[in-house]
Amino acid sequence: MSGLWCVNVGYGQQALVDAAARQMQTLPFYNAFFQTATPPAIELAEVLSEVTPPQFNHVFFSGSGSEGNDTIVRMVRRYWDVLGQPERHVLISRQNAYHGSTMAGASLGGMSGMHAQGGLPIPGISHIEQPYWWDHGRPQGMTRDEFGLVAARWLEERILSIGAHKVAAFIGEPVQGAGGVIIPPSTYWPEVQRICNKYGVLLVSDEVICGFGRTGRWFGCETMGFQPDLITFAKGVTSGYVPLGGVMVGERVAEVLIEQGGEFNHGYTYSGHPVACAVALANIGLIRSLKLVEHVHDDVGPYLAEAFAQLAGHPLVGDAETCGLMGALLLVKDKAENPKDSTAFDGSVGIGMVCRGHCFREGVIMRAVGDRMIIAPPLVITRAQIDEMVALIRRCLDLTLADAQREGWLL
Ligand code: PXG
Repeated sequence: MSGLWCVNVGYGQQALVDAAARQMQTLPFYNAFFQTATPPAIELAEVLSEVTPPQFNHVFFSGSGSEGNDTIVRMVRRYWDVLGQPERHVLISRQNAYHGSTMAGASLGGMSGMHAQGGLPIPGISHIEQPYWWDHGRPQGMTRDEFGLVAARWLEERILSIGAHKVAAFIGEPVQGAGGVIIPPSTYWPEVQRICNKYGVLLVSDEVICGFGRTGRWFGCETMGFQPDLITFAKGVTSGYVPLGGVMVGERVAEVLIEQGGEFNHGYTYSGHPVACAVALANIGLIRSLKLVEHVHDDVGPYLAEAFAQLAGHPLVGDAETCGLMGALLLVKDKAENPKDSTAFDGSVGIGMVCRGHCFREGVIMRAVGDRMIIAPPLVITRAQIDEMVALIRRCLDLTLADAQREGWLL
């Protein structure tokens, strides 16, 4: 799992350790308020504008992805206020999305267990269904691509029911991570883009997991074919060696905020922390020098896809999907008798946790999200290591199948 979807350059990278030590000796802290900044923050802003899509030339630093998404909420509302449309404050997001744990982050997220604690969501957040073919498209007999268009149009329906003049932005993860590696059909995001353009709604890509090479391009929006106005990032920016997050602000928003908005009264003590920025610079330097994005795109990403396609033949696996170095196996029952219409396990079985138990005991860290078994290995993984990982996964699937047969869960 790369720690928690973040140790993308792997452990033991001395360049990152050295960068942190050097910066702590030089200038361990200075703030980013009152028109001040530090050299690592300035340099990192420049590098981020190079590696992100061309519309991004500004960055707002935070300490985490959650703070990044709180920044997004205030920033998009501020954008519409400055443009004289203060009623335009609703953000649309999706069920089963994960956008963090702060008040705004957890509200944008679509995790019902989080909403149930602490009086969430905050006002002005509206959730639509996630683009999960297995739950919504397959039961209706749709192809994945047909379903992608249907799922995107849920956004249009919601914009129309709220009133476009009240909708500030739509936010989504290019591929949902914590929700179980939900990879939308290729038709989904371009249609979402068309709908946002049609109604003038800002488009936000939460790249906290997908950013910095995870999907085989620098950012997930490039893999999925859309051009967001704002990007949230964290995790992979420093490979998790120290905390850092932020928001890439596209030209459309930056122009309004900077030229017409005056001061944006927002920021954190640790915004642009010099040590974190120095580590990020070393990390991005390593991603570039080791050509890790190309490594995922051309080599280990396709290799993992092939290996997962083989696992799809396993009697417990109803669906095997990857995107770059994110992968998911959906565990199903009665596939052998019913290959096209296999069904989910009874929820009380907790088949995912049974499989996860075997994985942890056998020495492979594979997560369970419901009945989806997920991985997100470091971008430095080699083909030989993928072989080793997949052999262990297959072994754990066999052990899980044996449990299921013994306990009668397949009936
Ligand atoms: N957006 C996305 C897409 C995330 O995955 C956040 C925002 C929040 O980032 P911070 O840095 O505030 O945690 C995340 C974080 C899980 C899990 O169970 C995933 C995250 C956090 C905790 C657990 O996979 N992702």
